[in-house]
Amino acid sequence: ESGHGEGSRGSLIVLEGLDRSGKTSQSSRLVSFLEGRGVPVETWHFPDRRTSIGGMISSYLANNAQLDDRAIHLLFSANRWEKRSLMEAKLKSGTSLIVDRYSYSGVAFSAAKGLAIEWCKAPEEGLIAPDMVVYLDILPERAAERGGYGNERYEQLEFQRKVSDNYHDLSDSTWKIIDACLPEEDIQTQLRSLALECITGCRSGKPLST
Ligand code: DGP
Ligand code: NA
Ligand code: NA
Repeated sequence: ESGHGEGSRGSLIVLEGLDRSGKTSQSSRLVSFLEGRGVPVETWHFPDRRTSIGGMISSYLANNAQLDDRAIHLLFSANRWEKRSLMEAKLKSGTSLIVDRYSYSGVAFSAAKGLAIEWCKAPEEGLIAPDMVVYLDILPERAAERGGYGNERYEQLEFQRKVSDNYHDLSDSTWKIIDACLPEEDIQTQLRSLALECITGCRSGKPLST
């Protein structure tokens, strides 16, 4: 029996990728699809700019505030930590979460400024481990062509090249890689089948890990 048994939990599915890789629109389409199938699911996004820490991050990204590289790194991490208990409660109650950016963004973006990878990883330790990481893979040059970047701090080709290298270093064989230059429909089709497979696996009793 899968789906509604006692103890069945939701899946933590993380989408990662460069700016303009299409994560946000793909994750909202995925959530509508899953809702239509009766799957309890929510879409989350980090940074969550609605909290007070998120407000500080938002001013930093808009270049309205200057912050030491390590200080902002810790704020991004704290923004994930402040949502940890809610995340755990949702998953335990059976709601799956599709999360647009998580710890890998934290490490890939901060390390692109020259901070050591191991230092960047440390504050992420103890957050809930994803059940699946999907990487929307796009060359930085191709991403830059997509209607141009906005005005936010990291939206520059040189910087995104470093982020891309870091993602490749961080990725392992468990990551699901989708070519972000495929037609949007094809990306969505792949994402849906990966998500359904993952959600079915978690419902059959795999415990939450940290
Ligand atoms: P988004 O809201 O997904 O567009 O993210 C805003 C920007 O912040 C984007 O360039 C990615 C970057 N970012 C997301 N999470 C982190 C993080 O944890 N640390 C750092 N340094 N940057 C991040
Ligand atoms: Na962005
Ligand atoms: Na890449």
